[in-house]
Amino acid sequence: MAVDLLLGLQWGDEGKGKIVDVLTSKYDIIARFQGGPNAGHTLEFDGQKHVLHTIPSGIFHENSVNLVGNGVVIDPVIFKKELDNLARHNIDYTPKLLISRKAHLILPTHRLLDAASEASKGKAKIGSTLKGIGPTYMDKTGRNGLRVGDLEMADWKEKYRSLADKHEKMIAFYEADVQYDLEDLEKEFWIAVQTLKKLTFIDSEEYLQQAIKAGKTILAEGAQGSLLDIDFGTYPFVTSSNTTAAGACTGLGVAPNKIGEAFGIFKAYTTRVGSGPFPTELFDEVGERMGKVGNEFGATTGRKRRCGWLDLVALKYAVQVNGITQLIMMKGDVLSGFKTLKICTAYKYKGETIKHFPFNIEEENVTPIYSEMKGWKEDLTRLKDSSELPKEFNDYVDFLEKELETPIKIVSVGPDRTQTIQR
Ligand code: 2SA
Ligand code: MG
Repeated sequence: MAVDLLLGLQWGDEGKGKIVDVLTSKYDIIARFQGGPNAGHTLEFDGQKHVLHTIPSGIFHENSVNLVGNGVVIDPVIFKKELDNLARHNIDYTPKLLISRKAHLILPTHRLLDAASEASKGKAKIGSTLKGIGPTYMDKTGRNGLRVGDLEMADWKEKYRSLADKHEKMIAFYEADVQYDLEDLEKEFWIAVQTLKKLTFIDSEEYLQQAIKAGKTILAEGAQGSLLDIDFGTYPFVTSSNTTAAGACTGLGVAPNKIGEAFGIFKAYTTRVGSGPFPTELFDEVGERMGKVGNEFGATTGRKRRCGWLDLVALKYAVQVNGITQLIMMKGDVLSGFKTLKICTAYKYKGETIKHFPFNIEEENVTPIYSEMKGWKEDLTRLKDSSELPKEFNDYVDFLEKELETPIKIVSVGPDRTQTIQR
């Protein structure tokens, strides 16, 4: 089938960037379909680390075309920084980077609105990355937004001005302490828009349609994770787009019957950055150790990620909502040396034992019920072949496969391209 999906199944940061990079050679086109610069996709190879935010993770490969789809929101200022960084690494991105005309633009005032909205929420804040994601999607669904294709129209600056003026009134309405110099922000914005305009804008749904007809293979690269999905995530502590499989159809304009494999990617434990419920979160030295060994810091904001045991109730829910056909388990190496590993297999929910993901997983409602397994001692980071994996590690993976009723075909044992084992 033409379009395969790569989706994060937890709260983001599962390691999608690395796996897209590993899989890229099999695909002609890598396409982002939702989110924007709130994403941070980290790739490591040849001893270097790269973080991408809006640009698809296939950009480092010679032959793949990289498409920013209509479902993505683009901040020209951050986009330019990403391009500058690619140029510094001598990557000639121009011929292999395409942008959908229907993608929405993040304006400087969207970022300010994000900050004002978060400040006004006080303790109830979402823990947004403050990249303007929420306000931009609000303008999209509110039918006010500015799109990439508008930049080709003569009147785009007027459209911009009227939207930015409206935003300024809204910022004042929040009465939050947000200081800014819009003229300064706009100076930077105009320059970045000029850079963006040098790239190729396309009607991407038509482009993909033709590519599918011509037999090309496409990988849709998800950002964030299923538990941050606007519909199925832990609302309201979610992002503003559909991060799940259906989002790839609306965010690219490809029909459901064109979707082939749905690769689901998860960490051997769980992390979350930002606010919101997290039933298996650890507040002890075990969680500290996961964070330290796993280097759990946000790739976009540098924030420390919260850590906890693997939550199979949540993971099963994500597998179902997405129709996952193959699983990829990341960061098994981080769990080396734990004597006992815990896996949450059910919740105690309002006095009952349940195995499905309920409406509300606030702490007072949910207590995780754990199964325990023996850990492994061996350092996995140097392993190259599945035959070398320790027995306890295989037991852990076999247990998950059985519970999730889905094969785990790849296990990753380190951040580098080469630290990837097929099972
Ligand atoms: P937003 O900025 O409005 O989308 O934030 C809403 C919630 O979604 C979470 N979110 C994320 N969670 C994990 N990783 C993300 N990307 C970056 C990364 C995050 C970073 O790859 O590390 O650097 O901090 C991401 N993007 C959004 C966010 O924490 C809010 O809970
Ligand atoms: Mg990330």
